[in-house]
Amino acid sequence: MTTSPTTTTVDAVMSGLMRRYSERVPDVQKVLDAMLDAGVIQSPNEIENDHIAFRTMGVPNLGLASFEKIFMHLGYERRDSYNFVEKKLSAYWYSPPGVDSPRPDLPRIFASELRVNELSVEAQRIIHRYTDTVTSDPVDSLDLNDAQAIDQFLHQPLWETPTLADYQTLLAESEYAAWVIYNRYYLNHFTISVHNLKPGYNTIDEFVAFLQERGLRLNSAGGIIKVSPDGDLRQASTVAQMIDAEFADGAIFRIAGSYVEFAERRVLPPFRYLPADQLTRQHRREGFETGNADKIFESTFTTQTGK
Ligand code: OOG
Ligand code: NI
Repeated sequence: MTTSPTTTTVDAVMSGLMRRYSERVPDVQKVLDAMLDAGVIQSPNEIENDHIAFRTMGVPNLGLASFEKIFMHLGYERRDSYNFVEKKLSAYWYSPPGVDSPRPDLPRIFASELRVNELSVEAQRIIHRYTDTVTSDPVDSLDLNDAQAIDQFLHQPLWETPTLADYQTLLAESEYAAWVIYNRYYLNHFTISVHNLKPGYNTIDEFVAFLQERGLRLNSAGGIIKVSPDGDLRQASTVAQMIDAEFADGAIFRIAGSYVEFAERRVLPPFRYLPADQLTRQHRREGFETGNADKIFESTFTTQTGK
């Protein structure tokens, strides 16, 4: 079998993202160990990654218009848009290349952007103090066929480390702004496709009960399980783990890092007669849901992490 350069590149980018994320978020290993221990899986490779998520700052040269070019070059397609009025966020989801075949293993991407110009003058001034050093779109000068260059770009600081005072001022107005000013493009979460696990664990209710028995703390905003109005997209997530962050002035302060999500996508009504072994992604509920996502964002918010 021959693999196209793009396939190789996208795989390398994904594994770089997942490696750093697993190192930074101890809950990833905790969830995997619990699943191995209970015999839910024999190997972590069996897990389908439903989607991964990124956050961006909506300012000139950055934001989704810049960020999405990376994954669209790798074959991802932009799909539906979502608007979060109160949180001042816009988002899209992107479907992976060859979703039907040959690559059903690649995750969807959910990427969001803060509408910076809707914040207070003070918050805008703080954000621009950092982001204004980016005077041209950094993705335009990136070789998008070079997985290592992309990997480096996604894990490099795009602007100076914030001061603790600036971080805290942003935190008081927009938890999302504070998260991005410190964490930049760090992977925000990966998502276990619960529906592909073995019976007894393949509904969100069963899986959430399992996680709670094992002592994992879950995001309770709007209820532990978030359900789309059609009933077919059901999601839950851990509360983001706190990391000791070092600020520009040398101050160390515990801030929210990343989290883990769990999603059950139910089989769509026309396909419910199909035997389980014939079901693939295209038979299940696709996309995302504004009402669910709005609460999942809060996995990194003080209202959850400080409980
Ligand atoms: C993304 C929150 C939304 C989903 O699956 O709806 C989300 C974030 O926290 O950046 O992940
Ligand atoms: Ni998500």
